[in-house]
Amino acid sequence: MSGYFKDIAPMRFAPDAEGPAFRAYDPDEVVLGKRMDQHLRFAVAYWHSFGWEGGDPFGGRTFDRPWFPADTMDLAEARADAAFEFFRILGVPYFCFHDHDVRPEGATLTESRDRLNRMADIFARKMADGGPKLLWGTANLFSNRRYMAGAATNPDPEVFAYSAATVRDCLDVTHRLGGENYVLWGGREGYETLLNTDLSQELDHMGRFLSMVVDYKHKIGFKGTILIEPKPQEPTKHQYDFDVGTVYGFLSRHGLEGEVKVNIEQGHAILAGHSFEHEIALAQALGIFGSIDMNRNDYQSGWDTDQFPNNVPEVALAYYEVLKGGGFTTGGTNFDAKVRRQSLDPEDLVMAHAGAMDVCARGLKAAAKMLEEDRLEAARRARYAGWQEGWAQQMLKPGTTLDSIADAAIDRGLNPQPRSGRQEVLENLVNRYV
Ligand code: XUL
Ligand code: CO
Repeated sequence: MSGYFKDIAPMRFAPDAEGPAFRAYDPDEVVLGKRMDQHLRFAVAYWHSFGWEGGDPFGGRTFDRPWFPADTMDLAEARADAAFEFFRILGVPYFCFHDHDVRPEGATLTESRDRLNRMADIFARKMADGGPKLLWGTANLFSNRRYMAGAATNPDPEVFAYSAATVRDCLDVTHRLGGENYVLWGGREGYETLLNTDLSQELDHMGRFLSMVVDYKHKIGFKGTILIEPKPQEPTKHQYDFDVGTVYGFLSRHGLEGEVKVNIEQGHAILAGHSFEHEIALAQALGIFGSIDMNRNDYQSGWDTDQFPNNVPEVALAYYEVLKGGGFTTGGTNFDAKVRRQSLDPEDLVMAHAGAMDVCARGLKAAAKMLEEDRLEAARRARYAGWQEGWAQQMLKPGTTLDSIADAAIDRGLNPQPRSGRQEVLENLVNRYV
């Protein structure tokens, strides 16, 4: 036990309490026939809450945590103690980590792997002792300077091989800890300038790499889901996993659309010029929806600022799409979010997550009610009702040709009359729930 959070009592659902408490997140509450904690499947991101030191491009560390700089295994253990103490206070069911977050890198691949395994032993004990489960593991293939020109897409084959060794170790550890997913976020899989980049070759390499990751998953019997996390840019000028649509095209080109799904981050969706709900709805439509990173950007700065969610209407529309597609299976709600660099205290870390969990709970409940009362879906069905008619369905059947439809349209003297899309009416309807 680290004692870092010693003055903070475990969080409970107590909407009328004076002090810190969950106001809306009641894990036991049943929503649409399922407990709220099983709907939301919250996860804490190890890197932001226990790895990030509060630096920005203009200044270094602001956080004075006793485990910084965590460049020794002893400090890495102190960090793990604090993290698991924090998970217990929050009562979250899951956490997520990169190799880089939990152990200092070794001088060789073997030393790095041994250190990762030692930390995984510690995690396994803490998880068995009432700690959270692992929503996903991942490899950090972007911080070290060796990855500056990419990991699987690096022009240097040695980096490709080094990345393969690192992903193998991280997949092994994720499997051993019972992780429910494994994430690949290709932060440096892209380019700074096309002038020095063989885009076609890099995409081929990325496809081979992913195929080998999938093969390895099957070889070791890992039953979790492999997830790609799309992002259009930052840190690279252009990232290959730009958005959900781009990832789907890439997966189908390599025959992996039945093997790999997506982890969609709210802030990344916005950076790609989409809404969060658009990306979720598209992934559901394509059959590749997996999980979400529930953190927003600053809308003015346009950066990926990884802030905790605090906008209930936005969150409600996202969960509406999640629920409409049947909810999470192996996925969940990961807070890939960090407190602001002036939020120095242990309490800030707890309250940031607690507030975000409340926002998600309110969003989920609003989404569930919208779905249950069926008003939005009734309006949507009415809009497409014409397609229930026999002649309309016939148009889509194999054998029907453009010609035959065209001739029939002329014979029937068709002159379609536009109907209102009723957007404002529907927006008003949503506002009654959120
Ligand atoms: C970066 C990002 C990552 C991934 C995991 O923008 O979202 O933290 O979630 O590597
Ligand atoms: Co993320």
